Amino acid sequence: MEMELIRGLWDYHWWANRRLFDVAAALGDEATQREVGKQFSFSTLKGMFAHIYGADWVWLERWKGNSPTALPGEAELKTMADLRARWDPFETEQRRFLEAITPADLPRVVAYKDTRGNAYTSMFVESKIAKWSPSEMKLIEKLPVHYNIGHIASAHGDTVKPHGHWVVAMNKWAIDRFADVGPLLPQNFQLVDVSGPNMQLVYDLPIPLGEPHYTQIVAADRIKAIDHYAPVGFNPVTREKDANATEGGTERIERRDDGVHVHMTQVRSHFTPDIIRVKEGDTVHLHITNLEQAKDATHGFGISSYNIALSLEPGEHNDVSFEADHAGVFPFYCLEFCSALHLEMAGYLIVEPAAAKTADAPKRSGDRG
Ligand SMILES: [Cu+2]
Repeated sequence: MEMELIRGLWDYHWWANRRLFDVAAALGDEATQREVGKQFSFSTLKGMFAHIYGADWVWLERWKGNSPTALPGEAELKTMADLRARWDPFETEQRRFLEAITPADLPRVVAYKDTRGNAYTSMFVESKIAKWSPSEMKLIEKLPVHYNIGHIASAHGDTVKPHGHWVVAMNKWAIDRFADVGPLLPQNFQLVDVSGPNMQLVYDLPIPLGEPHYTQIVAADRIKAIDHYAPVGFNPVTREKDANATEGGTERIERRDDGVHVHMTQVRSHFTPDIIRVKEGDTVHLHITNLEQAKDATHGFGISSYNIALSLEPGEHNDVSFEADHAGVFPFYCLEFCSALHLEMAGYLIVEPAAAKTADAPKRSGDRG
């Protein structure tokens, strides 16, 4: 009787799941992947079905004596069709398992660990990492690390989905461990592989910091780095094209009420314009656009005599204003080694002496003649 009831419930489970799945799948990918609201545990229809599949999967694994540490990721199930392709053979496996059980199997206790995994703590006085089971509230293992562990970080440890493979011990006072390079000794980050049954120390990373206070470990595939700013003339703060962005071919120097505006571009290996002529006392506004769209083609802009130094990423626009308060000829140059002709990437700021001052201004120290 019990077996009949259990099989009947499972037959209903398979029938109802498939019926709901077919109705949802018929709505199309756009509808099943549309966000329906964060008030639901899974905010898309596809996510909800992926979760139902995942729950069936994890329980079959547990019945078989396994304890998976994560459910199948929804990310790998891109569409309802992907999900169906995984679900059909799984359902066959599930049916086979349920058909094989006998009344004698029913009282068997299924032991499993949940997917939360273990906790890791740093032990300052002992200089060790301790591994704990939160579900059993017991210490599992200790791993000696270098003197003197303070903070600890785990991969994606501050997120709702910890990665669970790596832990980093941040050790202060790495005495006698690395070459003595001055009053500040290298601190030692130690990488620990926690993916297996025992913790394994795999790497030492000396770093020049006063005190390693905290860090985040992010899986490399989660980092979506920007290659360059687009469109050209991007303001990296507003993330929009800057009002002062200079187009190639429109470079110019304009005298306005508030000073001299220099609309400048830079590209390997030239500044346009490369001669800027102003008068002593002028306020100068530099509007510099890096025209590059090549990855990593960063340029700089420096006028050391005026204490100006900028770094401009490919496509970036930036502005700098200054008072041209001392006369002379001042080289400006690119601060990044950007190409074989990098050393040619230079120009001159010419600050003409104010007319009234040329005759009677007192000489500055350092002025010649
Ligand atoms: Cu350059």
